[in-house]
Amino acid sequence: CTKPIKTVEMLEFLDRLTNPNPPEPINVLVVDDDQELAQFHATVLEEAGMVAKAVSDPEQVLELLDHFDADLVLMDMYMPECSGPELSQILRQIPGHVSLPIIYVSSETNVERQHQAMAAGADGFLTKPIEPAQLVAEVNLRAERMRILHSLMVRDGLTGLFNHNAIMQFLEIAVANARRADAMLCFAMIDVDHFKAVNDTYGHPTGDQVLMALSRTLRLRLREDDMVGRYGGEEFAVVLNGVTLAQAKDIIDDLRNSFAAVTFYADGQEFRCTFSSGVSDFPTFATPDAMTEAADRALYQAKHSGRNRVEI
Ligand code: GH3
Ligand code: MG
Ligand code: MG
Ligand code: MG
Repeated sequence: CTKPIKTVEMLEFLDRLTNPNPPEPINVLVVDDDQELAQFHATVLEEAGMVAKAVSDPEQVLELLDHFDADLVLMDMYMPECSGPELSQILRQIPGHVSLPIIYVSSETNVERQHQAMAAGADGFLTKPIEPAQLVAEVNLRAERMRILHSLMVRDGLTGLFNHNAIMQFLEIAVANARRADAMLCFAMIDVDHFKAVNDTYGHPTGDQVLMALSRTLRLRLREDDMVGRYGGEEFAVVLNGVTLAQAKDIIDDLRNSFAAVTFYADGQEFRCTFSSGVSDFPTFATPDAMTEAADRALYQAKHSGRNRVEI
């Protein structure tokens, strides 16, 4: 087996999560040196509504996973080119595949050898021959559970937006892509104005309502390839692909006006909220850290110039 050299992009994965409906079919990679069996298992899964690819040469697995966004791998244990455990170990060294579920499908019945193989980084063991219905049920169960885990890992619990880590990871990918494609990119930090006063006046649950309303405004009014996350507390971050700094400022200003127009009701009173924002651009700021710092500085300036405004 060859050592992995490619780092895996999370871009497609994150993109897929921005649009969780309708649910995408489960993608399964079936690896078995017995080509007929691999194809049979793939066909069984496809008939159950999944997308399955059969591979009989383990050497092809890494390359295939670059194009095929697998939710799960079904892997033979004994293959002449490279054993299942060897292949699992290699996959586990690649950042994007660290948590990819690997299930052995093998005729090995010795429990000790099964456990040894699992220790190489697999998540389950199914013994051959396996009933088609059982194969479908096992794959469904594990893939669904993994999707839920992934979503918990990248989503913010209150707003459903990307969490801090996910949006920062996305910024990193976006900067790398913009550099490669010589493209424009902007980053905006958004912070609710006098939010502490909202909590103090109307209570924490009402504060939460404001944060959810802001996240709805951001989600509804941004384009599909703009990524928005909750940076922390009452701060949000937006990655805007392919726009100039002036365009980004206009977009965030539009959002600012929309949000400022929302009326909230609490304790028989009406109130409104505003936010301030700072925007930075690539390539003026050429790294994710530099972009974040510049947006943060601009946000500070927006606060000190009176709030409810966007600075660049
Ligand atoms: P500024 O205009 O300068 O940004 O003032 P501010 O009051 O918005 O800023 P400050 O940092 O003083 O207060 C932020 C408040 O946000 C304090 C914190 O309790 C509150 N907060 C953070 N996370 C949450 C949350 O999830 N829900 C609610 N309701 N409040 C939160
Ligand atoms: Mg075999
Ligand atoms: Mg703040
Ligand atoms: Mg604030």
